[in-house]
Amino acid sequence: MMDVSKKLKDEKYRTSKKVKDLKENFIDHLNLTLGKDFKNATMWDKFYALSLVVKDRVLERWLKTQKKYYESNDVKRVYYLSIEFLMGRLLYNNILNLKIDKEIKKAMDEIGLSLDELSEIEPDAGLGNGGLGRLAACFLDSIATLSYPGYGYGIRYEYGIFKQLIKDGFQVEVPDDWLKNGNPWEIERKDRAVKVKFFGRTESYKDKEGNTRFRWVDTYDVIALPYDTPVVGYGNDVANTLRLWSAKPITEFDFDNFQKGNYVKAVESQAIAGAISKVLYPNDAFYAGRELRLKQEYFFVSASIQDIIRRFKSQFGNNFDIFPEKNVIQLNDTHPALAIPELMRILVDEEFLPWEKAWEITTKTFAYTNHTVMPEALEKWEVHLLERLLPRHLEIMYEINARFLDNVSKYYPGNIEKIRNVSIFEEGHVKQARMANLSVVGSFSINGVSKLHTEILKERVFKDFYDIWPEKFNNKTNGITQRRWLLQSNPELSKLITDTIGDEWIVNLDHLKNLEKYADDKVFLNEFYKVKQNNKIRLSNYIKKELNIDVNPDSIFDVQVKRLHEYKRQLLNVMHIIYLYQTLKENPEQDIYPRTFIFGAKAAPGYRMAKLIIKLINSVADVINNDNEIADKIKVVFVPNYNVSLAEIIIPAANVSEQISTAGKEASGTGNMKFALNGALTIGTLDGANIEIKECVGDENIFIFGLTAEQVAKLKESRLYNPYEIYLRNENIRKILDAINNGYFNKNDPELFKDIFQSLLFGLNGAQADEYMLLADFDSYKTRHKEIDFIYRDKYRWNKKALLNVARVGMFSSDRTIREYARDIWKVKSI
Ligand code: HBZ
Ligand code: IMP
Repeated sequence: MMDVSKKLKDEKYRTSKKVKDLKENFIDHLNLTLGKDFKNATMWDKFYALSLVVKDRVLERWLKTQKKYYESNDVKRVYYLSIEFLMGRLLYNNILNLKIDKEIKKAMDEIGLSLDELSEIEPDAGLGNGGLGRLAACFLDSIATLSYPGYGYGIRYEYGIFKQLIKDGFQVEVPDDWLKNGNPWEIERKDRAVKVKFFGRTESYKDKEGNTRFRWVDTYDVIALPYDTPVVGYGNDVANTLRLWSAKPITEFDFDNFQKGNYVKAVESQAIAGAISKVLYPNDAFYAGRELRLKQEYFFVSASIQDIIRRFKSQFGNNFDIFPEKNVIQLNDTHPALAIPELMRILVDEEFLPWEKAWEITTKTFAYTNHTVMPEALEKWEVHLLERLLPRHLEIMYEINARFLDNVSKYYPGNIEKIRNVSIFEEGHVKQARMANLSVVGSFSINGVSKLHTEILKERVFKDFYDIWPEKFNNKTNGITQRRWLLQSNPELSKLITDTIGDEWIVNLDHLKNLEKYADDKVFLNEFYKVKQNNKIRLSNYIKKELNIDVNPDSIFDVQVKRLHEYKRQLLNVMHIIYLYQTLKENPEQDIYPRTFIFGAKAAPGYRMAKLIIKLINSVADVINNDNEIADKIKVVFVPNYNVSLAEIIIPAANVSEQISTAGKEASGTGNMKFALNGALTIGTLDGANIEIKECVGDENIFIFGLTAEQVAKLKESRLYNPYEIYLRNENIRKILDAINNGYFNKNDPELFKDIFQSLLFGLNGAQADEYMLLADFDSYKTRHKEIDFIYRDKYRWNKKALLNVARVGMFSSDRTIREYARDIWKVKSI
């Protein structure tokens, strides 16, 4: 046996050798790749050079991993198609997953640089709106960490989600030019570029055997150029691929138009091509039906399917019978649903498979995840638009629909209502194709993202499909990766946990259960409390530096960060703040535990009411923060430009997590999980994954309020809900709404918020009065907040609850979610 001191010496030697290599490699990249000497290098150069140091180590693993996938003939690959990937920063994340953080820190230290400062130079990869895009990013992390052969496919937007400025309290959008200085992580792959066709027409012809075949001709073509970003698994030498497509004009190939002398038309068409991958659509729960969006969807779907088929053929030739054994394609919502007719088109028109065979392959390959039940978010494309842009796909969709409806009518003869509901096409003033129905018909699996959401899909949204195919439906409750949302974002809590129970939780979050033992250990709870305080100080410093607002780290940090949407009910939160303020104004001696209300939220640029609510939050903040009578008791802070990197600072600092959507509207939520994992207590409705969080943490460790989804549905149906009556009856509510309406918070434009008042009491633009039932839930919300105020005063009682949240939310790891997808849907094995 080696003696201990020799072993230590050895390890020390290896570490110092590693550190030395890292330093040399860093200087080499700075000098030889970027052509800068240390003295003249900017912070960007240094960030870039360090990223290349890390990338070298990533690419080694990536080449090995990809080779392995090709060399083993029994791998089944999983393809995650998503129009959004909200990755955030990659430098520190990759360093952690490679487990070289200590060495890199040391190397940078010795050079006189701070890893933290370098990490903050990196712009967020903000190629997503919110939950759906961030879920895709968490899934990639878990797929790689669990060693599944997985690929993400999406669009390399030149502009991600807009940067939000707040000017005079209003949201202003600025383009997010995230690629302007280059992107160290991506690798351009000219060798994998493909052509994507648009427009044109279809024609039939006879093949040599005399069969009638179809082809798509006279098309306008665009080049799809892929950029690969390696996705590093945690501590396992796996690196998977995120492949994002960029649209390029075909000029180099398009001599036709030039030769015909149509110079202007040829140049014009270049601009059209480039536009496809120019910008992310910033709507998160609203379907707008724009032609460019449809082009984006087909563009990345066609390129991805071609790539998948190319890879399959390089390994298995034309043996398409085994295609579903070797590939599974998960559709992240309906945005990639055109993959279904696209695979059919290639199999039938280009590979000459019989329709029935092609359909069998297709329906054994696709699985569909639904993320919303909001009717205004469901994608429906006008048939006219499809006919012009994708004529062959429309024909294929008609054929799919005809065969499907034929079958349905055999099982449900004469049931016209059923046929109308399940049809892919909706007849009416303008005929439309329902992408959700196409996705259900073309997939072998349909899943919701929380237990409640899946039940609502089965009982309401897809009821008629559930009657036909009950076995296709399943639930996969969302999850988040603890590597980013604890290890990376909350280093102090991570250290406390690891020092206490070991580090197994990093790859097996259920291990947090072992923390329960410490729930009554005052010494431990004190450490736990100190970590939270430090995180609150970190956030306070950010708020002071960026917004010049002083917040008290001893106050309760009560946080609502998420996209701004009426169903998420930021307005209910504001109403409660106004209530507290009015109570204090009436009685300044009132004993209220100091609270800081923190908001972060982007509104879709075209969503008027959402933008008005942002202005209201800022106006209320102005009045309250500048009122000397109460300023030390409540503060309101709107943190501009909420994004992944800000979430990493804000969430670890929260005491209270606001998850207050109208029950039945939030499919799952994932922010709720991040807060609980970081020791915040949830105040929330019985909606989405809140219900499952409550089951895990226990009723006494969460503050639940409001109507249930069933009660909401019943009340809506009864038409008995009368917010105006509540307003008349409830003095608190009346005072709050009157203050909003009469310009109290905006004295120089007192009319500004009257639409909020109108919308709550009478309904606006044909919507129901108080569509999201804020007034129905206000009293129970207020009561729960009062309890929070009371319990927080008892430090140990509060921290015990907070710790039990951390200890009991292990199941919300995306590792658990991905294991379930792999086992139940994908049938893929770890390599
Ligand atoms: O997906 C969200 C759900 O609202 C949330 O409850 C769930 O936790 C999360 C992950 O499953 N949905 C979105 O984030 N949706 C979008 O961002 C979106 C983007 C473009 C659209 C429609 C929706 O056209
Ligand atoms: P793709 O998955 O075909 O796009 O290729 C990704 C990477 O996998 C390539 O850059 C190679 O490193 C590796 N690769 C591609 N084809 C093969 C093969 O046939 N054998 C081994 N490795 C391959």
